[in-house]
Amino acid sequence: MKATFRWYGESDPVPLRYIRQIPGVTGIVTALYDVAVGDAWPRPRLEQLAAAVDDEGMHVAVIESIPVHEDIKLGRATRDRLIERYCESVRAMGELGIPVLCYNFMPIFDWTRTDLAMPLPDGSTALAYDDRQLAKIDLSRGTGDLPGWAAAYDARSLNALLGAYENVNAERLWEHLAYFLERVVPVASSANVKMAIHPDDPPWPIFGLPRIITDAAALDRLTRLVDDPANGVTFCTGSLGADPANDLPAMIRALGGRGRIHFMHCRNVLRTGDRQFNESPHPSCFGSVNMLEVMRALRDIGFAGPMRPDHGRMIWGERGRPGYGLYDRALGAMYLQGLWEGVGE
Ligand SMILES: [Mn+2]
Repeated sequence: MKATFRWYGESDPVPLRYIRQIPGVTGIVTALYDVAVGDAWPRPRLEQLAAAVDDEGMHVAVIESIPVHEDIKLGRATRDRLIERYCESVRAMGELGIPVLCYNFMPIFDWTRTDLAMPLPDGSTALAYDDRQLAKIDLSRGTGDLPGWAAAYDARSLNALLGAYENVNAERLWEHLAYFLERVVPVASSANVKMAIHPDDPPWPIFGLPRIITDAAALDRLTRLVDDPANGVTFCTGSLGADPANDLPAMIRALGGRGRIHFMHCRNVLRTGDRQFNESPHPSCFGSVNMLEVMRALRDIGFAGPMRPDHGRMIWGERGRPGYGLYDRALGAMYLQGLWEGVGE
């Protein structure tokens, strides 16, 4: 595996020169954050981004992510033009030698939590989710009450979008995903870019919206929509690990055996009830994910791709983007490398 770390660009309070000081981290996971969803990424901008990372002695290992426009997920007539622009961005990645693209196919909401700073007994804070809390959030006033999404949608645009999804059930969403991949994967394949879908987080429907990338059967189905090595997965232990029915090592062996794991997100979650969890320190003993068994499975499939510690808690008084402080993610990066060395890679 190759140790990587997410960086939110020049506006990230964690600068590249700090990330460089985490032992072993050579790859950066990043994106262009100011291109409108649906627009093609200008190659010069991507080139500039890659150069900024190279200047700090690292390289862009993964683009996370190029967002998929809602019209594509909804199957609207505008999707063909939007998909063509998406392909343009993928081609630009390939020309710059950036090998992996992490994306997701979640309707309206990406990752969702009900608390961005839940206090843990040691005085740190972590992201947390509770389905019963989510049920109390009233979306008729927009996303103002949804942690992390406050500024995303006003009442009018959110209600229009929610209304549009009333005609899109899980099977329809699968059809729209297939339509997207049938057009993008061949382009990615010839550009030497690997598509790596991120599982839905949390891995169950929310607000009545379908969520389909949730378990072993779904990941298998995904890879067969377009049966090409360029059509693979970001295996996120935190997202998938929120559902106790997911046997993560078995899923890694099945998917990895077919060469479809292109990127690893390794973080731990502590399941505290039915559809209730909080993010925890990375080591196995603090959460519900056995990270050692995850690493053993990755060793067995000969995983050689990028891995990042995904989220971290807020510790040592750090302030910043929820889940994306420097300190706890750096601890996670070191723990993961220690496990990796220990399992004999
Ligand atoms: Mn993740």
